[in-house]
Amino acid sequence: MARVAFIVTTCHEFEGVKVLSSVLKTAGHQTDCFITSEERDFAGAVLRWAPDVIGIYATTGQEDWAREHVLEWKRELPHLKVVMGGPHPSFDSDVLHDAEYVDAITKGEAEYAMLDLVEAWAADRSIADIANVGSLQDGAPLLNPIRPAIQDLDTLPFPDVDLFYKYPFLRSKRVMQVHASRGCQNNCTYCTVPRMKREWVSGAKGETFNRTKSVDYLCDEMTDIRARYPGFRMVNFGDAALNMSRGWLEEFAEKWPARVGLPFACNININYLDEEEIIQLKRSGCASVQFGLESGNEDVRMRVYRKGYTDSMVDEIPRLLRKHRITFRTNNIMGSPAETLEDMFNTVEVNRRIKPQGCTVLIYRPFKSTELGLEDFEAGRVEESRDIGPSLQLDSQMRRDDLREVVNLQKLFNLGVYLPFGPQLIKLLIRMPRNPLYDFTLLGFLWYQHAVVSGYGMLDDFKLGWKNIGQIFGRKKGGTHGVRDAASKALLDTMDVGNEAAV
Ligand code: B12
Ligand code: SF4
Repeated sequence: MARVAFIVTTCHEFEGVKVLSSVLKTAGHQTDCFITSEERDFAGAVLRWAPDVIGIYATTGQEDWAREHVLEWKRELPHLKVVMGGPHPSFDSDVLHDAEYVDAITKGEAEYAMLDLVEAWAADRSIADIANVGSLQDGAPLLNPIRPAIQDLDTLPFPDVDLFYKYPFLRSKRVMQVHASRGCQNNCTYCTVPRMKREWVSGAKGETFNRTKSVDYLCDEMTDIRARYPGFRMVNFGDAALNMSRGWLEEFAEKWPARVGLPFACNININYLDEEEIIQLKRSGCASVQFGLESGNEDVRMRVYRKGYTDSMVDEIPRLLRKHRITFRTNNIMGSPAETLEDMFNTVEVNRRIKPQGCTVLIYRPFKSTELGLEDFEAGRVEESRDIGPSLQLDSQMRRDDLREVVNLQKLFNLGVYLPFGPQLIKLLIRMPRNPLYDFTLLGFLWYQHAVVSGYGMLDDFKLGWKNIGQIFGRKKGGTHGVRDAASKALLDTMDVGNEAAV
């Protein structure tokens, strides 16, 4: 039996960590999770729990935050092993060279890789041949092949929510985070998911990256959670799109209201949605959906971003959502090299036309792990020396003459969409120097829309934003130490901007 401690910096219930923990517990190991913002003495709490293994989840830019803690823990617990998993080590194994810090990494989905690793360490066996695992062998990185992705998600034990709901804030929110699927139908060029589809599978015949839990399994999972945590009033599905598997929503609409009955918010892919499915969403209790419009220009959306959303879908789906009384929010990208300022104003106009209840607006970031980002770096379109922090909402790293206007437009976008003479007004305002009033305008709209339209609750959303402020504004190392450092710079270089990342 081993004691495994997961550590994370964002105050959020991580689906991946929940499932890894339940697999380890099912095999007889002990697990716990420590969130920086929720612990008065984070380092001490981990040390007192005396883990044998530390598990770090890292998106790109989060790979270094735990280093100093780990070195301290290793001094006190000389047998301690550290494994890093999640998107960052899955695409970049450099951290393996920092042997003081990390003993192994995992690539892709890690349920059984982590189990094998923990058991090998507990038995003092070699880890050199464990699939999905990377380690330093005789001073050289060894990256093992991937095992097939788990095809039937119902074979997994229910996600271990206790790990996160031990924290009063997370268990007393209105909204519970749940996942019904893995993968996505689309292959947008600014997102990491297409690369996951290629690299997080073994290539075995018939293997697929897009998978959905059965509706019965999902309802059983909810019953299991609610028996212990009855206070939740709503569900937020973190999936790329709840309408991923054809026919799934039909069964969901039959069973979810009777067996669970909680209203929910979710992401949808509008290129795979028809009226019948919108009716099914409504019958299921869907209060609000979000989708990535990204650009008002069809050519940019279809050809450059490969989003798959035509203009007619962009007009028709909102009409149907309104008809069936489901609120919706759009995600929008400002400042990609594919767009002129005029194109971006077109995105404002398209939002005015389709009338979403909210708009999330991110500044385009050229991340190296995406097709588009890589192209930008290769074409020299990126001002690599400009350190603008890790946030997707602060500034642009692209080389362009109208940078100030682009960044101001992102801040004032919602005024353009919702005020009677909005576009005319913001055309004047974006010429002004950047100022905090514009930032507050953006934050105010975001808070209101997320809290009210998606049903998160004003106070919960405010508290959540406050806890994760270091993650949002990126001025703090790991969100806890108040140091702006190389880690936040690294995040800029390679972080990916999927619309779901902004949820
Ligand atoms: C839901 C979601 C969120 C949620 C929840 C966070 C999360 N990561 O779970 C929220 C809204 C909070 C969020 C925020 C952000 N996100 Co996000 N998010 C997603 C999304 C859509 C689904 C993740 C998920 O739950 N998948 C299902 C579970 C089962 O898979 P998984 O998390 O990958 O877990 C498996 C493996 O990674 C591994 N694993 C996971 N944890 C661990 C831990 C250890 C110790 C080990 C060994 C292995 C391991 O095993 C797990 C089980 O198989 C993904 C896209 C995607 N499809 O993956 C983006 C994604 C992960 N997010 C991304 C980004 C950039 C962010 C932000 C940095 C964005 C921002 N604005 O700042 C923040 C970072 C916050 C954070 N600390 O992670 C990027 C990461 C890209 C990269 N190269 O690093 C992704 C891939 C989207 C994209 N644009 O490409 N996100
Ligand atoms: S951006 Fe969203 S829709 Fe596009 S591939 Fe990524 S997860 Fe799928």
